[in-house]
Amino acid sequence: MSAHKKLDAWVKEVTELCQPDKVVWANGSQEEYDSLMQLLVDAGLATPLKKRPGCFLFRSDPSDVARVENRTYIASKSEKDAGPTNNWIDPLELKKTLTGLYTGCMKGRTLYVVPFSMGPVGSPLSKIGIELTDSAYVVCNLRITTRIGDPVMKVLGSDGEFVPCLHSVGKPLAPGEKDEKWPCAEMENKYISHFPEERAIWSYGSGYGGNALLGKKCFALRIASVQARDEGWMAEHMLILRITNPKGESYYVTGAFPSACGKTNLAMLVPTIPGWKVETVGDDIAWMRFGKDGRLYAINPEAGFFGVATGTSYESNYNAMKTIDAGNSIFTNVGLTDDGDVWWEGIGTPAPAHLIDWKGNNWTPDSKDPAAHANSRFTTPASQCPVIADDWEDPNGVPISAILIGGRRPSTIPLVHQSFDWNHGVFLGSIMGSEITAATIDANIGKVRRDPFAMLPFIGYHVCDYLQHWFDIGANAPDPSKLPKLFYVNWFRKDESGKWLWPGYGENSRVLKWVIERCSGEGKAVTTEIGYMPTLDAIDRTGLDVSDADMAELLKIDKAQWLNEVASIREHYATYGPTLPKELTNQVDALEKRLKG
Ligand code: O2Y
Ligand code: MN
Repeated sequence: MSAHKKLDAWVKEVTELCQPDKVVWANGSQEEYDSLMQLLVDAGLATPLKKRPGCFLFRSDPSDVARVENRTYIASKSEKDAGPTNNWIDPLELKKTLTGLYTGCMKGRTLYVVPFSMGPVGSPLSKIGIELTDSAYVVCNLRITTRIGDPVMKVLGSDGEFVPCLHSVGKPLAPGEKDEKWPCAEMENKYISHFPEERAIWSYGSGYGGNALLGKKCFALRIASVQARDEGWMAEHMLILRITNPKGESYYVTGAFPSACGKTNLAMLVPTIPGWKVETVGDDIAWMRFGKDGRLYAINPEAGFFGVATGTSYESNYNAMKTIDAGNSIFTNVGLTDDGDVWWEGIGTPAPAHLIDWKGNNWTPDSKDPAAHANSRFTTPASQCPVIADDWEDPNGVPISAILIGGRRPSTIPLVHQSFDWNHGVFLGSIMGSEITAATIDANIGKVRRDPFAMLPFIGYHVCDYLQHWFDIGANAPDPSKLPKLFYVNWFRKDESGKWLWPGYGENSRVLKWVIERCSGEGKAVTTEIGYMPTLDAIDRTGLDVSDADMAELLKIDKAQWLNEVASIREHYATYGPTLPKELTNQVDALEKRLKG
């Protein structure tokens, strides 16, 4: 029971529907976390890691290893409001199906009431959610990735607003029955459901990641994007970093990149150029709104990282490794070494002669399957990151100077170009994406999978309205001269023989340096058909083995390729239907004219 009547009524309603054995209100304390972990260890679902005190390993069910986009629904009242890029179901029909599934679904389990704050507790930019879940694993992960418990209840008071987030693993227990493995429902009964008008989330059947930690993709992106549209702010799939030049001047940059483009690595980058420093504010989500001074301010609504373990090493992301080395971390679906440590492909140490793989089987380097799942994860507190910015929890957010967008484009898109203005930047954001390079036979290989602002799976409403919202933000800026500048970056350009032209990782600091110089008015640029581009010598290559010829290739605009791009953009826009913002058509027309000019 709490002082909040509406919350109590909802908890009562869910308790009657789901019929848990007991209800526990999470206070967010360390003791509570420790006792939940002990419960999970005793149940055989978690393994304490001898080599990493305070850290635990979980193995999920092999059917429950990632976000499931085809089971993710936007149940707006009208199908039109979900648009062509979302799965839509009538909300009444979905609620009927889910009410059937939720009936008695928590029998034999505990229902945890988890108040959480997205953003620093009490910040004017933060929002509160309450997750009702029957998974102790979820409670422990939420304690790391968000701020939970009593401090949140204090801010909520007796009548504060919250987003109700209902979650069940969808596996009731018979009397006396215990979990023998990771509980979840079969695929056809998984539902990750969003009711945008009600600002409510109902998730059923999965205990994993974005399907179950409802503060992250479900709230902070899908529901928050709807709130942001209605309230005049932005909820974006973006990292936030702080970069400081040798003069000691700091700038804040956000970056939207599709999954698997190294967003976490960029957020924690170790610069290779002397005197420059990069610090982390967030690695996945940015909420942005105008401050009193007319600048756009961002907060990271999360408190921890839910990063991909596979491929993370001291070389690819030194600071992420140091963050997990500091303890207090949860590992999901990685290998367990015989001496009680974790191991995954790409960790940078030789494979041990024997370990237990993510499925719980004996594994040796001769095994045909990988030791860790490709989407294995670490959950770790942001506060432990050695390069966390000292103002990462500033309740007023940090002022953004530049917005990066990018994807994996082996051809056409240069290393970096800057938009002419805000609207041109929105156009660039609308066309960003990655080339399809799957090893399996795919008729779409070589085509571009466009992912506007990396938000395609996360926009809680119609993609056209979302892009119009970006234009509206620019049009309603209190002082347009203070809007962040937009840059399209592409670390993944290859030459004709298929060789990467840019070394990436820490060397990306050289591109960030040019971005910052453009913001301060120093960076050298030429005006081209596609935007402002660095001159051949504008990107600092001191000590870097990239030849003039390769730099020229990295910055080349191939008009034939760009005209193909124009045709592909038009084809893509056609899939968005008749409400495509007119400004996008104007922008693509203008690009074509400049290219043919
Ligand atoms: O597979 C999942 O459930 C996690 S997806 C994810 C996790 C952290 C950050 N970003 C993502 C994503 O899909 O963009
Ligand atoms: Mn993400």
